[in-house]
Amino acid sequence: MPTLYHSPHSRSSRVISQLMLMGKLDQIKVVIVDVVRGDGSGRSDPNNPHPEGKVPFLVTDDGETIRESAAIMMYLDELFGYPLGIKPQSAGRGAFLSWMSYYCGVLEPAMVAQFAKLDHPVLKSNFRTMTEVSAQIVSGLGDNAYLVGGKLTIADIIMGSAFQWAPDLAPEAPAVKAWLKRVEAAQDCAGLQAFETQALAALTV
Ligand SMILES: N[C@@H](CCC(=O)N[C@@H](CS)C(=O)NCC(=O)O)C(=O)O
Repeated sequence: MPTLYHSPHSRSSRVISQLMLMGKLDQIKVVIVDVVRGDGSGRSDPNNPHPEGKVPFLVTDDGETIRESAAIMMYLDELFGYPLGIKPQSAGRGAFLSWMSYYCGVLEPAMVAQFAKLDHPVLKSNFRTMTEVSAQIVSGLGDNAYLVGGKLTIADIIMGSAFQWAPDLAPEAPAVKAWLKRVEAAQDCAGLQAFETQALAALTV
């Protein structure tokens, strides 16, 4: 059974949400670990094998390790037959891969730069800013319900998770707001909350 290292209310929460949506949470061993939080609380957990003490982190049945949310989410989707992804050779695969990479290659750096109030031409020339990110989401969505046409994928979950975490940075466009509502409604938020409450309790004993 693959092992997922998870810390409640963190970037690994979206992996838990994905597993819940796929109905596969019981097929993954979830190890709850602590992490150093943005406010300095928490600690680097010796039980977490991630080379930098971060979450999420996945150890496969073959003992391979996978870091980075996008890679872990795509691996799990593939493992369970692509229920929330787009299979290779299928229509939309290019957009799917693009959004998964755009999340970690552009959205996260742009969002972190905005949080840190960093305004530097090198950051802009490499990653652009949240203004351009918003415009890309608007044009990528077009009239579609989800980022890759009519199907909810993990691209929606990972991209949407950024704005669940930082709603103030969510694009103002009505189409994007409606998309975020759809993505949130599609997930089992109550189930995730219950899971996180238990995970937090496990961490504090
Ligand atoms: N790009 C990575 C970021 C992982 C990450 O920074 N996770 C945070 C939790 S939200 C963490 O583990 N922080 C602990 C630390 O920085 O030591 C991903 O998406 O997986």
